[in-house]
Amino acid sequence: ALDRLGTVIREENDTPLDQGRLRAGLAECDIFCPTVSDTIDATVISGLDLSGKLVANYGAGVSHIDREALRAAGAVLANTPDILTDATAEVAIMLMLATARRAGEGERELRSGEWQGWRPMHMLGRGVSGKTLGLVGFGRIAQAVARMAHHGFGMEVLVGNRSPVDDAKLESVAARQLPLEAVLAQSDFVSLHIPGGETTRHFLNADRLADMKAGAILINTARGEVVDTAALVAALDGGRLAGAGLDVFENEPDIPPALSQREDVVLLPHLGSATLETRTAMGLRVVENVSAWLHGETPRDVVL
Ligand code: 8YV
Repeated sequence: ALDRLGTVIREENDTPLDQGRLRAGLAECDIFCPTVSDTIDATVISGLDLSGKLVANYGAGVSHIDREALRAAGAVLANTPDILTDATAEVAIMLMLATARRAGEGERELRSGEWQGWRPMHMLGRGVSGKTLGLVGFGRIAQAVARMAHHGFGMEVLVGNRSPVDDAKLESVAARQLPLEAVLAQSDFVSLHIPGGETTRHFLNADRLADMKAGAILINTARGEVVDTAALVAALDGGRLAGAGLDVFENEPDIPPALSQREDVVLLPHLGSATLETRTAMGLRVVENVSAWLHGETPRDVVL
């Protein structure tokens, strides 16, 4: 569909583009379509005049892009929100179940041939139904997780959010908004739904991990940098947390052995939006944004 709109240069290479190629792409193209793997920081943007250009991100989160630098250079940024909400919420729920019920550990045991058959105390996990789920942030994905957790598993939902959340949104999932400390202290599961970037780097630090209920499980489908990984490992080692289900990491795709070698975590390779339906819809949404821009209209999903 993009080819009907103009000349398309495709980077067939699946690896993230390096700074030079990102810079050249931004400089030479009228419209640039990055993914989460393409870090467009101030160094990449510095000195470029991007006025009249569109950066049409394939994805909702834009923390890999320095928005201030892009704005200063004159470009408009668009993304693909909404359509990946349910897919990402499904992954949060999957991680919650998989971590609590030790699915990864169980599968590893079975595949390695070490399973000795049914035993009454074999690989006991923790139940999810009826437990308390704390959501940090209450954007679209968090609201979808709340809906699935409350209506599907009868969970009590607590919300920690910087600004007051609309009552109707809370009522639809029988949720309560509480101060973050209370959410962390009372929740059996804590799922993170705040944007990444410098302002939220290590938001979940050692102090906040220490505020969590003993034996709680952490879920992160947001961005890796919002969790201090070293502090998380320490909290798991110290027994404060019973486990963690992570779809995003601080230095993707490098996973520290301190995480990958432990049994009490479930680790996924950034699969939040990875369904055929969702990725197709995301692509079409990029096309929609690009097309609007080329027709002199404001794209539907302008971020800045
Ligand atoms: C996308 C994501 O796959 O949309 C996001 O913010 O993290 C993922 O679901 C990724 O952004 C693609 O660039």
